[in-house]
Amino acid sequence: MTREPIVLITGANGEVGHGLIEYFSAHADTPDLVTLDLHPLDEKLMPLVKQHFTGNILDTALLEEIHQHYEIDTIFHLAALLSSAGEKNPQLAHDVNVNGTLNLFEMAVRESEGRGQSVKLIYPSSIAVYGIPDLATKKQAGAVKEGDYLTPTTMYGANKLYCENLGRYYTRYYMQLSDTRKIGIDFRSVRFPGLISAHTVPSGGTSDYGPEMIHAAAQGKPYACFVREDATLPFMAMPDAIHALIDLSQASRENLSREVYNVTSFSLSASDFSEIVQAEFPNAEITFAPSLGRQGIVDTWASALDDSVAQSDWGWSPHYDQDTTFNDYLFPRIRERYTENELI
Ligand code: AKB
Repeated sequence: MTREPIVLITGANGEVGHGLIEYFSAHADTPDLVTLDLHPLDEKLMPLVKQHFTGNILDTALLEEIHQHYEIDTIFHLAALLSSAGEKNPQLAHDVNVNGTLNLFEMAVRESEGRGQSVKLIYPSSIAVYGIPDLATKKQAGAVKEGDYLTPTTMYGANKLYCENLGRYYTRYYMQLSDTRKIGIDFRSVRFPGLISAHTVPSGGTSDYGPEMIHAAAQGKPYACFVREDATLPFMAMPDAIHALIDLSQASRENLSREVYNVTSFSLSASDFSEIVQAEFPNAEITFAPSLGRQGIVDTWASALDDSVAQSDWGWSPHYDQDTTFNDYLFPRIRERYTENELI
């Protein structure tokens, strides 16, 4: 049986998955896409993919079936339980985020052995890997580097940090005592800040208050923000998240001095966020009702990221800054989205 070369996207039905599928379908010369998600793929995306598998990354028989059918060139491994969802069910988060990722690493190793070359595994990590001890340190730390404060306080953050290390292991040291060392994986990861999409509202994350606030305002719904006014995080527009994953996947391996890179665009406090949203939607009703638990998580995450290594290694630079994220991307598209929905 000749296996056809494909790009595999796990967690394809999430916000980043949608963006990646749309990116690939808009670019010629890209391999066919095969997607995997717990849920059926959004109907409008189905024509854009070769095959969708509805199933679980913990199902090794399903992963083997995909491996048997297709020659997997690159995996974008997006499936994960995010930080707030993970705190509600830490054991499930560990299963999905760690054991599921390990299953994909093992599948990629089998694939790479068959092909005689490593398989690229592109992995979104997160600001959740940081665990800054207190607010004074967070303020004084400013933009944190990749090696700073790696003491995460959430199951999700611990899972992401561990899987970054596993990725480094599978890329550089896999079976290092074996004389017939197997071909490993070409693992590449970006640590994302909070992502904001004009098209989808995230769920299960702790940086979700930003996107929730703007989507609520655009629909004329009141919004009670679950963090304090001064809570500050780095954010990025969804198209930049897609461009970071694509650019890193296409970078020449010899230019990459590490496996894991910070990427960011702008940092904003929740009150600045609400002022910007309120200026665009003057009737927006935004209040602050901090939740102790979720505020506690945000307090340990960096308020800004130093992404200078990504800039110098693979030319990373966001296309959208704070002003263009809101005024050129979010506001026009969110208005369009909810006006269109009104007309349906
Ligand atoms: C979350 O809040 O869990 C995610 C993330 C920052 O990784 N959005």
